[in-house]
Amino acid sequence: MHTSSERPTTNAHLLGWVEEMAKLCKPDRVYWCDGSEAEKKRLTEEAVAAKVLIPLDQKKWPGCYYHHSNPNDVARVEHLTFICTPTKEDAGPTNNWMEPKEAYRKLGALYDGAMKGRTMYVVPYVMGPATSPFSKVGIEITDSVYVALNMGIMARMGKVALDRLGQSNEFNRGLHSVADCNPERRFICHFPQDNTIWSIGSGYGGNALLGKKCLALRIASYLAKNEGWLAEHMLILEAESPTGEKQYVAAAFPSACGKTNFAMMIPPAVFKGWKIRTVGDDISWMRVGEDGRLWAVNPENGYFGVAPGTNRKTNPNAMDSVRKDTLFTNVARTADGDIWWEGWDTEAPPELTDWKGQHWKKGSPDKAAHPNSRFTAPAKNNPAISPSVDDPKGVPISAIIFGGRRSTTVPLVLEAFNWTHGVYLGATMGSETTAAATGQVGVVRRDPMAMLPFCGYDAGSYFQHWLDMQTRIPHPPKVYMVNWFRKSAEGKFLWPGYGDNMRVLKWMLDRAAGRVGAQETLLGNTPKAGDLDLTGLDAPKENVAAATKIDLGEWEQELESQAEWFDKLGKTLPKPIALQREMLLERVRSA
Ligand code: SAT
Ligand code: MN
Repeated sequence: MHTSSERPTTNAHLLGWVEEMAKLCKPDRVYWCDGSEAEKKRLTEEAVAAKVLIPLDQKKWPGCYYHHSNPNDVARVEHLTFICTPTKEDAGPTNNWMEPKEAYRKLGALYDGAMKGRTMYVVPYVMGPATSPFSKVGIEITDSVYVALNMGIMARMGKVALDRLGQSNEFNRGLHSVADCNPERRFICHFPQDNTIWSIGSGYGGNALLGKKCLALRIASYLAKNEGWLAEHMLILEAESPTGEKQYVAAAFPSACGKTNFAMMIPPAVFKGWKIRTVGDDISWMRVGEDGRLWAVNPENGYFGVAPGTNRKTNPNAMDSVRKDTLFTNVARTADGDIWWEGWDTEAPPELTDWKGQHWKKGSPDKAAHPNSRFTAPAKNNPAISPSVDDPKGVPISAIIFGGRRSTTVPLVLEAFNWTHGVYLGATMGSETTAAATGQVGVVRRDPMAMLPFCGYDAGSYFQHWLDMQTRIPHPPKVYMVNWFRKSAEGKFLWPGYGDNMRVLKWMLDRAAGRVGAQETLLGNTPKAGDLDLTGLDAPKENVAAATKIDLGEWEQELESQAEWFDKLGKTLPKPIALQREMLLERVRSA
């Protein structure tokens, strides 16, 4: 173990900051993570001894451990997440705002002595491939060994980051303490101007693994605006055709709407010879390349995926990814070190220990696994990982896809007429809420580009930045809106989803390559009759018709309801976006 006298860096900026934070939090020990296998083994043993982790059956689940979170701490807390910019206007109407000095003072008082009796782990990490010019270095200070171990899976962690940092002062300063895990003293604060994150009172993923949503989205989106690139809540997928041509798409869906499943999809039998591989399942950093196309890297190195509903049928690649060296949080477990969740391949065993650690009997009305229970799995476990994941220049994006969870109105697929219309589609995206965030589940809310909880600055300015990107990208990707979640009047899903989404993806890939035409509708381009390959689809033709239908009555309502959203955005909403809505509404009304 490195003690404070045995520090693995001479970087004075870093040493000074760590010392200052230690003085504030007053831990018993300071430990610098090096990211080695030996260290991982040691920290895991410590976590097991402290009952933070419970070993699973190591024959069946080698290197896998179980973690129960505090039952009050199971999801992101948007109402306790703040953007701390000099003015409230900089944070915009969709973010909570705190004045930076006030935030440092308020949280500083909570951090004071918060690590007494504990170890302070210093976790250096790189988001993005180690040698990529896209990548960013962060240092997370945390008092949670669970967080340190998760960061070791989700990011390139340890020595690699200190080597990359050298003597530079350019790193994200992340301070995290679970403290007393009290929701009344829980705050997730971002200081974009200082490249700093202060998070206290939660040990849960998005609140505590600071490289992920806090740095790679909230802080990075702010940096991206200033530096002319895009930091987005998007998976990155590689599609290789039977002739060996590779195309890449980036797709934004809100949390718990199937990004991981889409990124790991297995195409149906009729798409013989097609290979779908994963570059990333959650976050995409995109810059304009020398060839004028948009190039993307995945800043992460692992998957923090939703467990319930994942099984060998819905996502075999995810099931293979979690087979070893994976941490499971808040799923259900058996007495003999096995696990289970709702939507597992087989029925629940007669008895389980539920996510709260309580005895659970089959047939109980309560869920055995929390709906937002998660796995943290190394990306390299994924049998369908793209060989380009570590490519420092990233992959060229041919299509950007926006998708929400909508029971009505939004058709299976719609292609934007042009970039501005595409930005408008992203900006007005709606989705029914899920268990990934604390709050009511199943209500439609606007979630622009799936970034509502993750954009680190004013939403109107963010849309302007998207519009401005057009002039920077000589060869922009095509833009799509999709909806896998439309329901019948009886409340049944109309489209089977999962692997069958390949049918829609194939059309988008063909469009992006100019291989197929489209039908123009009032709202965007759609597949012509027969252009979606439905061979072997296990769904009635009427359902497909209903899933792809554009109902102008529903759209009139939808477009009208967008006015409320635009009012909320206020005066920074770009004119071209407001005009898109007005034009569409006029067209729909006069049709
Ligand atoms: O908890 S996370 O924010 O990391 C996952 C998600 O909600 O997308
Ligand atoms: Mn996400």
